[in-house]
Formats: sequence, C-alpha cells, structure tokens
Amino acid sequence: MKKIYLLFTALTIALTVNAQDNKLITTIQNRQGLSLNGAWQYIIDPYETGFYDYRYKELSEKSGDAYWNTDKQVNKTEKKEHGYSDKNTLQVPGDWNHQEQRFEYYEGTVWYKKSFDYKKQAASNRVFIYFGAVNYKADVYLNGKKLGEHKGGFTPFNFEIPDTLLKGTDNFLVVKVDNKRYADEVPTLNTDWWNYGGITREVKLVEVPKLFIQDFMIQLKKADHGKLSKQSEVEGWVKLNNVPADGETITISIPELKFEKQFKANGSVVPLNFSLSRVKLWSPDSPKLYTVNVSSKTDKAEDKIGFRTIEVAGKQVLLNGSPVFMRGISIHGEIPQEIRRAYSYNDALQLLNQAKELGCNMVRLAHYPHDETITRMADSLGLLVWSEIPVYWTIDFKNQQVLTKAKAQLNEMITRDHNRASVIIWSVGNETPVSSTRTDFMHSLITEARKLDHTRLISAALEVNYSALNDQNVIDDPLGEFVDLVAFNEYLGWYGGLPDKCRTTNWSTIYNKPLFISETGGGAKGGFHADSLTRFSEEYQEWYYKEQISMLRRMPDNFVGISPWVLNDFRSPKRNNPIYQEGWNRKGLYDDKGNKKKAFYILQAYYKEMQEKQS
Ligand code: GCB
Repeated sequence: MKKIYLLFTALTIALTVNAQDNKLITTIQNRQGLSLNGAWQYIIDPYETGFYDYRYKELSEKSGDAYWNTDKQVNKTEKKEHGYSDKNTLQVPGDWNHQEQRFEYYEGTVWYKKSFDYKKQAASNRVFIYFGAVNYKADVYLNGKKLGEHKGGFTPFNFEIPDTLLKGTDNFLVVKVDNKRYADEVPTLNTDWWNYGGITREVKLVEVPKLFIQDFMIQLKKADHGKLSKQSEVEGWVKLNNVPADGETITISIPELKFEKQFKANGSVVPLNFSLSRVKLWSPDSPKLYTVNVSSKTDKAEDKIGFRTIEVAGKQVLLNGSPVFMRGISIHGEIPQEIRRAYSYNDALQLLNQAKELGCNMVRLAHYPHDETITRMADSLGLLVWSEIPVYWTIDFKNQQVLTKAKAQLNEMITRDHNRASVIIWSVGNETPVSSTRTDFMHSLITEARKLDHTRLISAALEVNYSALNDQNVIDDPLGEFVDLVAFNEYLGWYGGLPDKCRTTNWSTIYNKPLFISETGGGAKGGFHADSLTRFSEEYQEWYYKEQISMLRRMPDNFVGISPWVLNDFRSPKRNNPIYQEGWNRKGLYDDKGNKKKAFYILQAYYKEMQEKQS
C-alpha cells in the first residue's frame, strides 16, 4: 500500500515538474523570421486515414500513405491516394468552421500543408516554429519528420527545427489538427460555446542566436497594503536558453526612465531586483507603457511594459494602492458578425471598443486564453483583464493526467502574458461542481499559478445552487479559502425565477475577501420586442438588468465589481430554440449583427454612475 502511495506521489511530482518545463519563447513580435500565415492547402480526414493504416495502427514515419510525407507521385505507376491541392485551401490564422460550408459543424482531423523557402541570417542561428494556437491537438511535421505535438486549443507553443531538417527551398510543413472533444481533455466534452477547429492563430518561424533570451518577467513588486513607497521596486527574472559554463551578462534598460543595469547570469534563470524612480504608473485612466530592453552579448528582446501594483487588502482590491471597482464585461473570443474566432488586431479593437463604449474598465476574457493581440491591446487601451483557462464545468477532476493538462495550459497562459499590466487576475476555472476531489484539483492549480506569478490575483468563477436560493445567500464554496477574490456567477431572474426575485435577494460570503460577480445575464433576440414578461424579448433582458442593478446597490461593502454575461451573442450548439436562438446564446448586450440591445443602455448608465462615484 505504502509502495503504491509512493509511486503515486512520485508520479504526481514528475507530472508537476513537466508542466513547469516550459519551452515557450515570448516576445516573438520583434524577432526575425518568416510569417507562415496565409493560405495553407488541406485535406479533410475524418477517418484519420493519413495517420493510421487499415488495421488502425499508426503509419510508419516513411510510409507513402502518411499525409505528413510528400504527396508527389515519383512515377506514373505509383499509387497515391492523397494529395494537397490549391483546390482546397484554408486561411491561417482562422478557424475552419467559418471558411467553408462543409466545415460548419465539423469536429475532427484536418491536415494542413504549407511549402516555404527559408534562408537563415547566420549559419549558427537556431530556428523555431511558433504557433499562437491550434485547436485542439497539433502534430507538426517538417519534411517527413515529426517536430512535436501539442494539446490545448488556446495557448502558444513552439518547436525547434533541427538544422539537418531545414532546407533552403521547398520545405514541406504539415500540421495534423484534431479538434475532437474527449472527456479527459481541457475543456471536456461539454461546453456552452462552439468548438471552433483549426490553426486559429498566427504561425511563424523565429530565428534566434545560439544563446538567446527565451523569456523574461519584469513587474512591480506586489505592494504591501497600499504602501506606495514600494511601488517602484521591480522584481522578475530573465530566462536564457543555452547559457555557457562561464555565465553571461544581461543588461536591462528602460530608456525613457534613463535606467540601465547589468546582471550576471550563472544559470539559465537570472533573478532581477531593482528600483525605478519617477515611474508613471499604469492604470485604466493612464495606460502608460515603457519600452523595456533585455540584452545579452548575442541577443536582444524588448517589450512594452506598464508598471502597476494589484493586491487585495481586506475587503478591497487595490490598484496602485487605491480601491478599484471593476466595471467589467465577459467576452468570448468570437466575432459574431462573421461567425468565427477572433484573432487579429482589428478583432481585438472591435471587441474592446464595444467594451469601452459600455463604460468598462475591465474585461473578463472567458473561458480560455484569448489571442495575444487582445491582452496587448488591453494594455494600451487601459482595460483590466481577467484571463482564464478552460477548466469548465465537469472536467474529470479525479484524473491526474487532466490536472497535468490543465497545468500546462495555465503555464502557457501565464508565460505568454506575465508582462501584461492589464492582466490582474488569473482564473483557474469556471462553475466547477463542488466536491473534495474538485477542490483539491482546483487548489493545486491555484498553487501552481502562485508559483508561476505571485504578483497577480488568483480567482475562479464559482456557481450558485438555484434550487437552494433564499433571501440571504452566502457563498461558502470551500474553494473560496484559496482564491484572492471570491467570484461567483448568478443568473437570478433567468435560471432562477423571474427578475423581480432580485428585490428580496441578498448576497454575501463567509470569506473575509472581496466579492465579485463574474457573470449574470439573460437572453434576448435582438430586434424582438414584447412586454417585459416575455422571454427572449429585449424588454425582458432590459428588466433583468434593471432588477439586477437595484440588487447590486444592496451588496455588502466587499463588493468590488461585476462582469455580466456577455458582450456579444455567440455561437453555441446547446441553444436550440428555433425562433429565438437558432444555435446562438443570446445573452449578448450586442446581437450577432453588432446592434445594441435595450439592456446595453441600462448597464451603461450604471457604469457611468459608478465611474463618477469613483472619480
Ligand atoms: C454560465 C457559463 C457560461 C454560459 C452561461 C449561460 O454560467 O459560465 O459559459 O454561457 O452561463 O448562458 O448559461
């Protein structure tokens, strides 16, 4: 018994170590390389014929039937039963579902192929292939050899391309993308959003010197109960790839602050600690960013970083030492007008401008890490961000492998965005059903998140039990003990009773912590008007928001904000009312054409009032 326990513990430790072993290269924007965005040829392969033989065994690496190998016929007698052609192309980045009618409801395997030429700038340099995100599993092959595989549909990853494999011309790059849902994946089988498949974010080659700066984190030290004197103390680290035995010297410079300092690197991670003077702090009202340069003898990287502190002090959330009320909105990474995943600068601009128009100072990017362009834009527009991993509903909490998968996504999310001033909350999940197994699972994620980043707040969206609602509702989910911010989703008036139920309902928590409403909302079909008792009318939704807001006015003094559900209508296969839903979740404040519904103005007025109160 003891042996089994030890084995189990060793396995758990090994899995945890694995999850931390992150190979991700960050701040790739300014690095030399080659964009592989654009048209890729594809083969749709629901039976995975390009991967398995007729006995359902994985094909051998050199097999002519394998879709990762060349599709060229060497002579006219050769039998080829697959081929990439310009007749079948998909745009990258982009989900496949919106690009052709035959993909509308497709979940399965698609092989993507791109040919490219590449000449390295220096013979000694190294080349990586970087993917912003592929949903869900990616198997990547170059010139017939597998470079690696990755699971997790919303986070970036990269693989090094060995010199022996990279040719100057006509490289044959193939990615097998599979977005089938499984019970033991993250997310699991059941979600209230459409499972868009494909290479949904950018792809590029990144060329770096032999020794290079893989990643760095530069943030203000967490403040101590709002003591502003500490705010110019910076802490962080630089992660080097391939440090020589005699070490290396790293220089950090922030020209605008006339700051420059050198650090000696003896290992691959160089700890940083320094003070800055006359820093203009980042905030939604003044989203000041500084160019920060990190350089070694052979490499340099840069980022635009805002400096701010975020902490919980008693019942408040303090931003730069002062209480902040979060006027938020939940957002899906989707452009409803084109029924597709969001990925571009313009998409981010559209979504965040909508939030700005509503009067938000915060966005909850639900329920998975959104594209990097949106967190970068939140930095420059001045919006606080809640960023989340897709640990959603009924994940297989008892499965250690699932925990490992969730940790890997958490790690990639935090690694990608740990320099974003806008991101103030890492969320480890949404509406996970209470049980001790689930609480241990979530606690383990929280511990991991703190290990990776102790400068930000950790939370998770908890749920309420509608059948047990009464006038005084107390959030006592045991997970509350481990989070910084107690956040819960409530749909009083939609899933529980009618909106007037809000008149007598009150909320509080047993935890002496700030309380946040991470979701509330009701559905309305844009343009459908009726009396306020008619479900799915704009008037019902408007009434819902009015009653909710009156209820908010009675919230206890630890109430620190709200991110209603949701900015836009979004595609969901679970929403099948043939008149009002037609495959759409209609809780958007904007409809799928971008029109504002009546409830938009109710929330906008409340936010205006709250903003005036704070200033
Ligand atoms: C929730 C979920 C969200 C759903 C929403 C709804 O609580 O967190 O993903 O879409 O409710 O509309 O029911």
